[in-house]
Amino acid sequence: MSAEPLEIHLEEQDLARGLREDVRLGLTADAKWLPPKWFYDARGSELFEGITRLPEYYPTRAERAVLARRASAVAALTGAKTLIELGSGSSEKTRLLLDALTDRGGLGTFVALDVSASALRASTARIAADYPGLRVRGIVGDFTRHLDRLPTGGRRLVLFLGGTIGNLLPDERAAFLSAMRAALEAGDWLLLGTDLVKDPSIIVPAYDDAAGLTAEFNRNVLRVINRELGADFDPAAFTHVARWDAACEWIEMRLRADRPMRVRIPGLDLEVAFAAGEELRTEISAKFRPEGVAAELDAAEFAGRAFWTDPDGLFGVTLARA
Ligand code: AVJ
Repeated sequence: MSAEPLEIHLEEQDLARGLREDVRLGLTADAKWLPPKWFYDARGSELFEGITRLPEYYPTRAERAVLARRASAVAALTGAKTLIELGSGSSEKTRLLLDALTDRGGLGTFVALDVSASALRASTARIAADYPGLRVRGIVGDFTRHLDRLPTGGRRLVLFLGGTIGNLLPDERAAFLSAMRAALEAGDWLLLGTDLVKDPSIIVPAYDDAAGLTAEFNRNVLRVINRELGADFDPAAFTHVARWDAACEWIEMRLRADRPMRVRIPGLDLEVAFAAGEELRTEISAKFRPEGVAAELDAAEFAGRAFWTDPDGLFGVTLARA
């Protein structure tokens, strides 16, 4: 079967408006910040794919190790008829679940939800080609806003992998998990990937690699703003910073202005000043403790769970029941 036409819940103009709002809010704040979702244009998505193959970036390999070992248990426990992936990206790890669920029999539909129509079109086409007989749907949407648009019925398993939940601040995370639980019915399941707290000497290099790929990924948000809003950021004048916050247990990516700058953003009719050394926060990536994940899922009224890690204890995957 070929993939069905994409279902669009997020139009180009919604995306453009969202970018304008975020950039105005974040760059006029006292402590400047931008949300990480704007990294991922075509170039940013490619840079991220490169990051997942870096020797220093352990989360992708560690999560894959968990899924390779546990996919058949997930299939047996859930008996899912519909597999839904949030923020599908390249959907590579998804195949481990698709294989296990098709082997078991009973899987009828795969649904991917992503903000990027182009990424979605490519990933759903590949999956439709490789899993004949599977109904494949792509939904263009934002996982913080469109969970109520997910298809209903059948026993559903939702994948939220990669540790992307760590990009949300604690209160946003609580809101997300409650909305997720509300979108599910009793007997549906959530498979949640969370990077775990560990020595910063392992975490920091994963976000500040020797080859400089993460630095380019970080600066890419400035290129996106230049292109979409006609801004004149000089990305080369910003230094990549990755800093572990021990109190919050998250790593932050920042861009530090190497010199004083005035940046014009015609699309917002805005001019923004940077002092020399001023930092712009572009991402938080929270790391979790197993008991913290459990407490957050309990607070969101999930009913029960299984928790697995890779052999090195780097990354956690939780199967939670609605
Ligand atoms: C895709 C959000 C899981 O936080 O590790 C990789 C993004 N940022 N290197 C992460 C990212 C810098 C990644 N997530």
